[in-house]
Amino acid sequence: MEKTYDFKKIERKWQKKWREELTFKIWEKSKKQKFYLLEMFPYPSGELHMGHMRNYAIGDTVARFLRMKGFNVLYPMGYDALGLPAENAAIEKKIHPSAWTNRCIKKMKEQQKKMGLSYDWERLVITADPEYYRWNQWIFLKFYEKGLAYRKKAPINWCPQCETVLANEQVVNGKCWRCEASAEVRSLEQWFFKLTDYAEELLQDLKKLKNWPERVKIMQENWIGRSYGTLVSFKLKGFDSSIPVFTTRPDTLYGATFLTFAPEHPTVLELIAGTEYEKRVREFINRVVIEDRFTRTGEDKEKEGMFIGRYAINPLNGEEIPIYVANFVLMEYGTGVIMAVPAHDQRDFEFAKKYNIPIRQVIVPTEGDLSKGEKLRQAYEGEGILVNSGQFDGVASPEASPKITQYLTKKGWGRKTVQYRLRDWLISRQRYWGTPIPIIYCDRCKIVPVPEDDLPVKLPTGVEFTGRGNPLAKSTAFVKCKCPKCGGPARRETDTMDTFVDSSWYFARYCSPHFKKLPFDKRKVKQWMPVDQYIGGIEHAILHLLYARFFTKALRDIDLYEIDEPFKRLLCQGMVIKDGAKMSKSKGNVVSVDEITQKYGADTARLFILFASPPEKDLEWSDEGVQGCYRFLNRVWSLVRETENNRSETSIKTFGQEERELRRITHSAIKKVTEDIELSLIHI
Ligand code: ANZ
Ligand code: ZN
Repeated sequence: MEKTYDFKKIERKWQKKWREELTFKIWEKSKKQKFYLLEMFPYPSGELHMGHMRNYAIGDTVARFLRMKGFNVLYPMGYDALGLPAENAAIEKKIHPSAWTNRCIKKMKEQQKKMGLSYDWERLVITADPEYYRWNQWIFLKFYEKGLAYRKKAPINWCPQCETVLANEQVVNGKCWRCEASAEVRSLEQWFFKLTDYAEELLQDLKKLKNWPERVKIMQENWIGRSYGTLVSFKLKGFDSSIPVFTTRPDTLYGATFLTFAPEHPTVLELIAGTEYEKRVREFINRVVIEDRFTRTGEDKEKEGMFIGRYAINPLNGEEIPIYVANFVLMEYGTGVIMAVPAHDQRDFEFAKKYNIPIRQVIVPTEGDLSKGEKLRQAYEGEGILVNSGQFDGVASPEASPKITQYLTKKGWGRKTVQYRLRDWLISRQRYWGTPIPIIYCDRCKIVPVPEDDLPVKLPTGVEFTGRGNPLAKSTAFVKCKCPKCGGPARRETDTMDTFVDSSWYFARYCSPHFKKLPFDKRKVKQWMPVDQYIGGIEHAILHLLYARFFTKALRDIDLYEIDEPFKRLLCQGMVIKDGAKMSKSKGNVVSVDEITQKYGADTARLFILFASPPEKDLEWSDEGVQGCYRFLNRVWSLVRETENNRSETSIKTFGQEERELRRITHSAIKKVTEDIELSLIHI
């Protein structure tokens, strides 16, 4: 044995041995029990950062542990290679996104190999490979056939900096999740996936995910946002039509003193057409709609609105109530119209005060000043007894809701309903470096799907990256095509797919990464899926993890899967912190992975990561901690070396007292480590 702990030599030796002996290749015929272990694949941004390193150090430990426990472990790696940063690099550095991406992948793969991670590299999946994204296109066509992919004009979130549409999930506090520019609202023809078809199942199946962190499930539940309520139909005075409103408080119906439309509601324009209100209301609408909708509906945002000169009729008491437009009513929730009850809803209360609209109390609490007839100083949102409510006077408010709903239903004026906050998934991106949406537009045949045999629709090469608009739209070679139906001249769709499409099923591709007939081999998927343990950052609690669940259900419904949920267990590792802040380039507190592995070796780095903090907690980086781990490994090395010559080859029967003691300590250490890993990492 060497005198000193020469980690370079040691790590090189073992990495070579693993490579040559295909130590980590997966033998599918194995009779051992399967275990599918997966880390969220990285975006090839240039270099591994400590967050990656932590993710993989945890994963690799579990992989090696499970192999020792006798499992057949599928532990693959890949790259989420399409997306905006590569295109931005292309603009800045004048290099094609594909060249830039390949360069990044090469570098990161090298770093991962130096870390000694035990992936089966033969299963590598790269989403920018046309042999991968062709299956995004194939899936899109299946979704289109089933009505799960559709096109419509929609107000969308637009990032003026990235010049692209953002999904709701990609707008954080009114800002682009990537560049933090303020998002704007625009109206464009867009492609959507019908996420909402699965809202209820996505919600219900959260209960099956026993080994997911509670907070992730709560975030998804809130995002889906189910609420039970009633649709109430109000007649429009002077028109033949009526308008439905969504309310969770039908018990307050007698207290509705006005109706409020979202400014972008199309009916508003019909109602004001040709009236003296038209000009003023139009001006108001234009002003509010341009204002981004995130500040518009913020709690502290001034409630603003305008009477539109029309009246609606309350079905219960025949009362005529004025109609307003207001900034706090959202077009995309419920029906985009609300019955406003100022006495019992604080927003409506503030609005009514401001515009001098009557406030009529219809619920009184059973205790306190209000019960003695005190005047309302703010909305009373609690429970109580109904007053001013005709035949429902005296009924307790919780019972009044179903009663009034029943009555409305009987009369044909309303019905019970359920609403979800979840919206359909807007997948169109006006960008180059994504999967082209396989659709052709023909003047005669309208929307024509690209025939399956013509897949993949590949990204064209000779395009220019100027940073303005969509490069694909400027490539005539790409846009101009023949209509597959009538053979006439036609145009190709130039939108590409959100890259979250790519990551919604990549885990299934690892089961048969070279399969040519379908996105994946059903038999292999049956063998390996679901992922038994998924490891990744909490920042994906909604976006990626919800989309992947949706895809699994939708692909199940086109008979590709037999499972309902893709990830059995989920571990969300904490962040890596330095000097009190998340390690990030912008904060300038980054510790380079290369530097650490060169100075101390991969084993020291991995040991530090595992030792410094439990996996779900944040990890505070400490140079002394790293040095401490390094000294520890040195001590282990010396200890083994010093006792090297004392080791006897005899059997346990001839062990002396000291050897017995050593053997005992070794085994209790193995037991302890086993239990710790099982408890803190995999919960098996
Ligand atoms: C009348 C009412 C009276 C309401 C009352 C509340 C209290 P959740 O629980 O989040 O589903 N609402 C409905 N559609 C809306 C929209 N597009 N934009 C803004 N607000 C909208 O909220 C449901 C309640 O939010 C509904 O019940 C409606 O106001 C409002 F004392 O109707 B309520
Ligand atoms: Zn045609």
